[in-house]
Amino acid sequence: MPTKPSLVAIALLSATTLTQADTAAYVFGHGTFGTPVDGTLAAIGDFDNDGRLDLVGVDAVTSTVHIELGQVGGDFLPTPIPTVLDDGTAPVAATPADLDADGNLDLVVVDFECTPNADCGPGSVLLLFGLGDGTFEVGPKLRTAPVPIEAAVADLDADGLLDIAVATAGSNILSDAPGFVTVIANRGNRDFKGVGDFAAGNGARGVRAAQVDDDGVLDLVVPQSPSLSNDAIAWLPGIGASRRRPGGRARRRAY
Ligand SMILES: [Ca+2]
Ligand SMILES: [Ca+2]
Ligand SMILES: [Ca+2]
Ligand SMILES: [Ca+2]
Repeated sequence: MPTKPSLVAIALLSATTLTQADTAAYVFGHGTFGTPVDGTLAAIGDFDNDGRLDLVGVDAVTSTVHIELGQVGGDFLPTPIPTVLDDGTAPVAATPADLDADGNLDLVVVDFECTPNADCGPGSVLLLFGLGDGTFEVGPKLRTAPVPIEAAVADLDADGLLDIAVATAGSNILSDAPGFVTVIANRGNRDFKGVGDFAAGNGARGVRAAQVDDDGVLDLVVPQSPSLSNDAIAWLPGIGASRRRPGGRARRRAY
């Protein structure tokens, strides 16, 4: 006996010109996704330049980044495209941006290799340069302060090249060890160089580049974990990379 269409499917049919075959992908408002893979949804962007958004998944256990390519109608290709990283690389977050300005989206992958309650050494981010078809060329692994959490990409020194800021939680993710933002400058031709680690208060758990004080220079905003900090947020006023002193004390204020 044929299954009775749901009310949602009927509503969609009445509102659009979808055929019965199309509705399978739209019942309850969801598209059809590829074969499930372990990991976490980390980012969204168009990685094959077809005008449709694709999904980025990261799996720290298998050291893999997956791309689910978006298709017509909100569906995704049945099989996600894996990029397998070196053993020991533990991707936990990814930020999309065209770092080398070749027209293909790239990824800054946060590599978090520290267990809770352990005192951790420096962390890293790994650059993946997009080839425009959902695959990547593995680029350099760049040092950060301990326990990287999240990366932001913006032109912090206004030279026309996208730079990287990485929020780090400090040497122990569960302690009140001070966090930092590691700033990495883009020098062009896929050449990146660390500028320094800037104090970002206790419990740093992310970073955004934004214009906070209208001085024309991008600033960094760092949300903080309430359980580890008296402030809700740290503000690192941008003064231009060449004038920043690594380890210099950042101005902070609570919002
Ligand atoms: Ca796409
Ligand atoms: Ca690129
Ligand atoms: Ca720049
Ligand atoms: Ca500013």
